[in-house]
Amino acid sequence: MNSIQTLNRVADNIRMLSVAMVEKSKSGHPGGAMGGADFINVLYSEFLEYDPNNPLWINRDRMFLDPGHMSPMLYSVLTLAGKLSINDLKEFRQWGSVTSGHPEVDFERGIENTSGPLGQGHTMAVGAAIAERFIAARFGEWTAHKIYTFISDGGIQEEISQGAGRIAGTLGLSNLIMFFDSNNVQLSTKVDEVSCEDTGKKYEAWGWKVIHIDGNDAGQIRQALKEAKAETEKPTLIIGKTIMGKGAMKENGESFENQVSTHGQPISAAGACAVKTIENLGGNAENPFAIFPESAELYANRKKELEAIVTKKEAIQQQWEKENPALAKKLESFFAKKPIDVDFSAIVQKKDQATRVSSATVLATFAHKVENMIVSSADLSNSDKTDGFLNNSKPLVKGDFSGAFLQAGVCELTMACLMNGMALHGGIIPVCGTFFVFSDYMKPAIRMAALMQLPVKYIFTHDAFRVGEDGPTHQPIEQEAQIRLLEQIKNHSGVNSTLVLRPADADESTVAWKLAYENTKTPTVLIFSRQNIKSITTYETALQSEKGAYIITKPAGKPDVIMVANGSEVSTLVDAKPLLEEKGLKVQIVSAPSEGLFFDQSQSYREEVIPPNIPVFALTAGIPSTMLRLAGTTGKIVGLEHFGYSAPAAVLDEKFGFTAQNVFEQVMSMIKK
Ligand SMILES: Cc1ncc(C[n+]2csc(CCOP(=O)(O)OP(=O)(O)O)c2C)c(N)n1
Repeated sequence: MNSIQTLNRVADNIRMLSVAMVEKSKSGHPGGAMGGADFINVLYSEFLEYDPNNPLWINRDRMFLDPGHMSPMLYSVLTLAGKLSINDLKEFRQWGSVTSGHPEVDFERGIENTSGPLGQGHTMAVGAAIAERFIAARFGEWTAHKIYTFISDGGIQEEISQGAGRIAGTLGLSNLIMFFDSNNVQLSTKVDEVSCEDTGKKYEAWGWKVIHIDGNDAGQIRQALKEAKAETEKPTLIIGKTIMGKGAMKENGESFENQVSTHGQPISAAGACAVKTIENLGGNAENPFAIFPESAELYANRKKELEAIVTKKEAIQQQWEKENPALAKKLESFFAKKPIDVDFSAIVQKKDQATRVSSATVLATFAHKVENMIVSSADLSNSDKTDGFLNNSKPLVKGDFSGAFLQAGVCELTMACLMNGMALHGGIIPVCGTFFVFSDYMKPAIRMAALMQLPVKYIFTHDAFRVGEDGPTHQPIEQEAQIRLLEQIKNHSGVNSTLVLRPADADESTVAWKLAYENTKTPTVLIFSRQNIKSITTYETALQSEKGAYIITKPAGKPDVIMVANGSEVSTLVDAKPLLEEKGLKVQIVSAPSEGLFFDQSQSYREEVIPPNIPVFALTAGIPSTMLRLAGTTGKIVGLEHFGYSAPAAVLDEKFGFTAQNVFEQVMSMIKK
């Protein structure tokens, strides 16, 4: 067993490296990293099980960081573990480095999640813990592993922790072990100035096992981790009281620990002395990026232990594969880059129905065919029609993860974040649904999915003011424009960070789902209607959706007007067409389910669909700017410039002008000008 003296010495090394990184880059957060170093060192040198030679080993334990600002702590321990170099530490926060200010997911280097927005990291861990149990339920306990997560005061205070804590407790996720770095310091205040809660009691009330320790005591940390690993019923919270800026010292040799000012700036800028601090930590200020011999030895020994652990586990796996060849193949398919084939052309849609119902038809197929899909709803499954999946599966419950539906309760942000954790864990295709207007609650997690390039699928129904009687609180107006901004942002791979699809009818919905399912590189947002929509496409014609926008009706000869829309508004344009034709106008109608995909097409294709120098009329149930990129600044866009009103949907259609007659009048007045 490693001596406490060695563990303390190595933790000091992590503190020293953290100080050095922030001093060199002249920016960053050293204080928290210094306090959390003891836990992270015990975890990585004695508990976390991973394959030092295969970062993608599916049965590895995962460590999800919540406070991304504590990145120096993570980068330092990963350097000791051989995943990063001293040079990487020296490049902290610099252009092109792998050590960005807040960590970005990088499995090869042992970074399991992107962190920065407080609260999301540990919620992703809960998602990963669900994924782990889902897989163990199907393939056996030999796949079992632990999900560790590190949270700080900020994450505890974020509202999302309520959802994460409730769900982890309710599901009895005993594979989840969370360390709370409780240092009573946050960015601008001490914690007790803003909170008087008893955090331990709160988690106990949610069904967690709670252990209180001195978080800077390696022996207590080791003991708590042992107890947590042995727990079989509940997730464990280890509340470790730690000291912000542990080891920090002033020029005159006085302690500079426990200062709010060391939270977010170099310790020298905060008033401590970097040289004295490094000496106090047992280092040499001439070489603050040194790895102590004790650290090198500790982690070299751990590497050997890990290799032995992995060899043993792989032997078990090989035996299992021999005895269960069919299951082994299935497990491989769960983690494959490409999902199993689904024949979308065989899905029969009833015509003229609400696209949320068409979505449910596709989900029913998934429930039967795609065994690694988890679908979730924030308590709206019968409205957002994720029940198409649920009715052919069953909910995940404590002790029984043989189902595939997660009843998340009312917690949209938590739910979206859980999906990110499942995707990061791997082996799962995560899907979640709610009303479109509540995508607002989910945006921070969708943004993280986009940044991390996670193929989460979102089902957003009740896509327009046509929710009618529910009124403005439930009427999405600016949500489509907002979510489509993510189509315009390129991710680190240089492609649209998100795919957004709002299909026009039943068959276009099948095709939208096909595109979503086959999109393994980015998140996909699917926007469906509450109300019935007249069918205007077939599966074959709708396949053109893969180009983002396509011609629904093409006149003979040069069109007089191009009419473009997506979702239910396309059929309103189709209804207006005969009225315009009566006046001798040649009309081209375009369905544009994905603006992002459309702008990826060649200019010649785009100009075939929306030719230049022909008047463009666009209709949207959202704010007019939803259509701005398609209609251009010279086009005419009819949309909504207010939050909506309560009334039956048909009345709102009349009042707001979403009728064939109004489209006809608007186009005529545009042409006359
Ligand atoms: C959602 C979110 N809000 C605000 C911030 C800005 N922020 C970064 S760290 C921090 C204080 C967190 O304090 P704590 O979690 O206790 O970390 P420590 O002071 O121990 O390093 C804040 C408000 C953030 N990163 N994420």
